[in-house]
Amino acid sequence: MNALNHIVAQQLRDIGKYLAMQKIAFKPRVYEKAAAAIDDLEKNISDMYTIDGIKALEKIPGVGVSIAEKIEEFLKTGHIAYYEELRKKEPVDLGELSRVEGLGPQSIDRFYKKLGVRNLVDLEKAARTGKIAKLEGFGKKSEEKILKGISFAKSSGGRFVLGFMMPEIRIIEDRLRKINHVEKVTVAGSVRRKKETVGDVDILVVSKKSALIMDYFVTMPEVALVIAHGSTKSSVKLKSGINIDLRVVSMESYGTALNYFTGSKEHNIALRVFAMQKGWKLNEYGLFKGKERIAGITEEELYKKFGMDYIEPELRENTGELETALSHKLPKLIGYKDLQGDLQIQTDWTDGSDSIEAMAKIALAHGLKYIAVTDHTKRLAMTNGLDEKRILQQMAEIDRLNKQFGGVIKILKGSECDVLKDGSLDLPDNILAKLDVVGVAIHSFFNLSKKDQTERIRRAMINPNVDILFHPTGRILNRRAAYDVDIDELITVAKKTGTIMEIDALPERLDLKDEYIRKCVDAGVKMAIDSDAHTPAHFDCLEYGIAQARRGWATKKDIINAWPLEKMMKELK
Ligand code: DGT
Ligand code: CA
Ligand code: CA
Ligand code: ZN
Repeated sequence: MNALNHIVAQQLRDIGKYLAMQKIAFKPRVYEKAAAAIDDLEKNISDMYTIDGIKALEKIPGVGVSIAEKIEEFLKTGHIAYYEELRKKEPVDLGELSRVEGLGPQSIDRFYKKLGVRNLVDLEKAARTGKIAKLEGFGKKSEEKILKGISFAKSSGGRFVLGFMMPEIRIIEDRLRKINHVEKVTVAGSVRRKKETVGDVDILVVSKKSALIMDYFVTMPEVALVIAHGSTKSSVKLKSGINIDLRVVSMESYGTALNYFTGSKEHNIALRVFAMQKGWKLNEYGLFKGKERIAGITEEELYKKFGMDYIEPELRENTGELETALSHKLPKLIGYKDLQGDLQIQTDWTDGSDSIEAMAKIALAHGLKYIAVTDHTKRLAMTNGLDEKRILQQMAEIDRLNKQFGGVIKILKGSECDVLKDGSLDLPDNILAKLDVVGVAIHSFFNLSKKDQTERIRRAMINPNVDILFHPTGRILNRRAAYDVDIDELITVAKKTGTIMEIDALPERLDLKDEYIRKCVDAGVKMAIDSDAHTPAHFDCLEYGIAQARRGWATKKDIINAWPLEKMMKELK
């Protein structure tokens, strides 16, 4: 989850796609796997390389000598020649085109060779003019599907997944904080509101030496391009692709500037209306009564002047937070340190990278008191999903480990049981009944009609052994839209059956989304915030799940894994 790692991972992923275009067997998966492992690393590959050289790279799971050499080349020269060569031969925007659901490397290859399609614009043109339907093996139906995919890819385009950018943002923030004459540094905008995706990064600095800060900012090592270099405002594009706006403000207007640049725009506009109604004027320089500045230094003071409680940034979307703050009824949001357990974890019994024991130790280091091991089930053959026999073996292993840990952390027996097409489950009830935590999830047939998909999931939820609906809508940010499902109906079923809805904390999932979390809160449906960890680094993602829960107005009361183990277990069916 590191920006430099992510760039390298993307290039490796693209190499894999180019090889898949050439119908080369096996190798594409190797590159794909190495890329995923690099994306999941906790450490920066450049740091790893500096300390241990190419040996450190070869130790990354799935990275062999040849890929390690390519990473080394990138770290030394800033590019991978092999990648550049492939790209020159077939200059297509793989990142962009791959975001179109259902468009695999071989179709991309054919569209390029037959129709000259290089990017999303070309693809849309080809589809709209009926050229794709005319290609052999494609028809009207696939053309329509592609158009649907394009429209989704476009609507999500140009935004960055918060959790992928955050490590880089924090490094820059910390570095700015350490330079001389800097009194305060705060990241504002959608990053501060913890939106699941962000368009750019807005940073505020309080300093009396603004020119100095600007000079430093535009020459940071991460900068790819200076877009503007002014005396109080500068903008740069980073190598990772995201833009940063930096503004220097004075201490006396810090609070109102922070409030303004935190947004959202809709929240700002609504707050301004409140000011006007009182005969005041609010802007980024302060809150003014005539010429007199009546607030400006802190946000707390600003909201207080309006007779409001302080509004957490995650709530500032103008969806009722201002009125609720005025009547002092804002919920006490779940805190970033409030989780006691994690109810979805994969291990090396299936597609996770580490053993149950290793994952439990990492969870413990993250301050968790209990975890549920929820490996995939047999239908997901590519993950080596568990059948009846292996899950019984796993349960025995968990008993053994619980004894070994002696209670410092409790490992619960669980499953991420696959929901089959008809809503039945991949493991028999007598096995499910033995488990502490049964999660169910959809991993196939994403294209069912809304009615059928809702019915399928409903059937799984009414099973008395099923405790949690994992990643309830199946979306992957910037890559895959949610499957068509009646979320209100699922929430009703959850309420009736006592099924827990999951907030999957992986940055690309954050499923449930904020709006749906709020519906659950309003309906009194309980939720769990899970890391869905497949590797130790994923425990760090819990933060984004909590952020999402806060954006959905959730309190500790709504999130069962913020509760002690015994109380949590009682809430399960
Ligand atoms: P993003 O970057 O698209 O993820 O979303 P934001 O919210 O970070 O938006 P951005 O970067 O365009 O602007 C940062 C903040 O500045 C925004 O949250 C509110 C404030 N702002 C920007 N433009 C306007 C405006 O036209 N009116 C008002 N009232 N505030 C604005
Ligand atoms: Ca922004
Ligand atoms: Ca901005
Ligand atoms: Zn999974």
